[in-house]
Amino acid sequence: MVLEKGKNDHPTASERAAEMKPCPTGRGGACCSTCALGPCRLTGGWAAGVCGANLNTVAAREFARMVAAGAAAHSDHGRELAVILRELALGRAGDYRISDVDKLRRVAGLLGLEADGEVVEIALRVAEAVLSEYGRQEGTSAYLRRAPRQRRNVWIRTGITPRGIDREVVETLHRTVMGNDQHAEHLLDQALRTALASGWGGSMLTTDLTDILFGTPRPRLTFAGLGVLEEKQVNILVHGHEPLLAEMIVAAALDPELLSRARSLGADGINVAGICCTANELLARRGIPSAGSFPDQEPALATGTVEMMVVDVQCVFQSLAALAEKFHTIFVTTSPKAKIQGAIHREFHPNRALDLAKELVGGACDNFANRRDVRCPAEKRRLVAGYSHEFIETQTFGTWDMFGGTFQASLRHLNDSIIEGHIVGVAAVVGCESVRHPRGGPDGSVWPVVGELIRRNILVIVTGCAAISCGKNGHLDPKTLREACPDLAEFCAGAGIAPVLHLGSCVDNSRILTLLSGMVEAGGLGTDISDLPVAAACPEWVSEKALEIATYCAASGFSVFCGTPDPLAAAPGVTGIMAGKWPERFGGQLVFCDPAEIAGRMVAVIEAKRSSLGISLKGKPKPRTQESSVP
Ligand code: MSK
Repeated sequence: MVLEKGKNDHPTASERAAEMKPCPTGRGGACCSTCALGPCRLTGGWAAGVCGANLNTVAAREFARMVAAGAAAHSDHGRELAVILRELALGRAGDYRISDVDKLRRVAGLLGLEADGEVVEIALRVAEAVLSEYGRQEGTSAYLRRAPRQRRNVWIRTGITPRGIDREVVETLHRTVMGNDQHAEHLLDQALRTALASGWGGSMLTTDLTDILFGTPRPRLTFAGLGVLEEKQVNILVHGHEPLLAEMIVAAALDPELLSRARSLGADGINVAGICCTANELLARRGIPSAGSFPDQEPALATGTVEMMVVDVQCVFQSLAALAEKFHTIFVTTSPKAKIQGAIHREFHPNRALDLAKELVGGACDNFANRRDVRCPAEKRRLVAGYSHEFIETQTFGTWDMFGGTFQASLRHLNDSIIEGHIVGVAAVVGCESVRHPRGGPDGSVWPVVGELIRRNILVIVTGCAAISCGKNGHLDPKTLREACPDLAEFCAGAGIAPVLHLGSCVDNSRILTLLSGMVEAGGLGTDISDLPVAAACPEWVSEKALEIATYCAASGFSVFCGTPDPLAAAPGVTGIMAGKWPERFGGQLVFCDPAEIAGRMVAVIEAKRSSLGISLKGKPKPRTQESSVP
């Protein structure tokens, strides 16, 4: 649904994108604006800027800065959770509780800490250790020990082992100031190091701390699409990435007093729904429906059904403030790191989060009577969301062991399924949905990639807005998936999973790293992540965070194909390093290409890995699903 321009006098991002063409110089990485000698446009015969920096340096420098920004965003998100965990342990975090004590103990062990004793003591140890990880000046990031030994050796050999998260982000900013690091490959190495500090550090810690506080996800049936907004209920949309306040809003929406207040004002109830990755966090843990992904934030308000939109950090359009005014929506910012002009700012503090949540929910109820111009869309699709790597390991493939009598959780059965050819490989399709995607239609470029992969019996993991894209278009519904890939769906039904697994939010791409490490550990598919028949794609990247994710995936040993635009198009020397030298050094590559090519290139990579492992399926009969092994 798009806003009608004449009617509401406020175009959406899709409409603005259609009218505002991107700067062609900056888009391909040929613009340098790091100092006042420029901005230098390296076009029209100019091969270097005023300072002499050449195209490869300029493009690599900008790319490294984008990766650092993405790493900072993901990791700073985790810092907030660590602070809450510490405050909780000290009795200063109001209504927050530890939901997964087992995971807390496991994380303590992974950090090399004492995992026995009082829960609050362990929580304090974990929180303080995590916070000190951020500022680690020397040595290596503690969570790197979760990677296979071979992988860690690759990082040592190539000199990209990260230290603390803050240290790497700061060093990237230092290296990229005018007149400093001016060697494209050297700059890219720092981008890789910074991305690793997030993927195997800040992001992975964020995922773990979120699970500890709010529970480790397990699959849930819920809905996605603008139709989750209820015509007769008070609708509250939560948007952004950090679920700290959103979790409290979900709790407040169940408060009997607030429910009766809503009813006394003419509503049938209170409905909380999400947008972007706050939505993914709540989908995965609570089954709270998602109204949509990144491009849906404005159309959601344009339904006229949203009493309040509460945002935290990242991926929030400034245009929402003006749009909210056109309707009756109260638009509220809550993070000390993200104020938006025109919004009401109600700052989040952990020790009074539930009070703030109740105040906001009450305000939304009071606003119900102010609705005007309601156009409630009907579209919503059923979906299953909320797989965690723990669930995949212990509840699906792992449970097969119960039938074999070992009672041991393991990914060995997943590996065996791959070796036998029931599953051809594993693919991750991640990242954003863009209003500039080059393919028309509601499915954009995400589903064409996912659909083609599952048709070829490749198990697909989705996260972020790519996951919501699949969900709102019906592609996370087991019923429709059975039609899209009958063979794989039948096999997956036996294994207790879906052919397309919603693995969470942007930071939860770290779950992919954990899953792949578990597969290496389970044996049978080589000794490093780079041996696995695995590939990744980010068909509609928008945020710098998506580039950071793609970079840590490549550094972790697998190939990543990003859709257009290619931010390095003007610098073939840089793309040559990523597609030529990175595979030799790290076993992974980062390639920007037409989204229409992505699925085919991923399949080619997966088949090549199978050949290297001696398990090529070429010329072999299709394996039969073993009904006896189906639980
Ligand atoms: S929200 S970073 S548009 S995935 Fe995580 Fe979506 Fe991309 Fe934001």
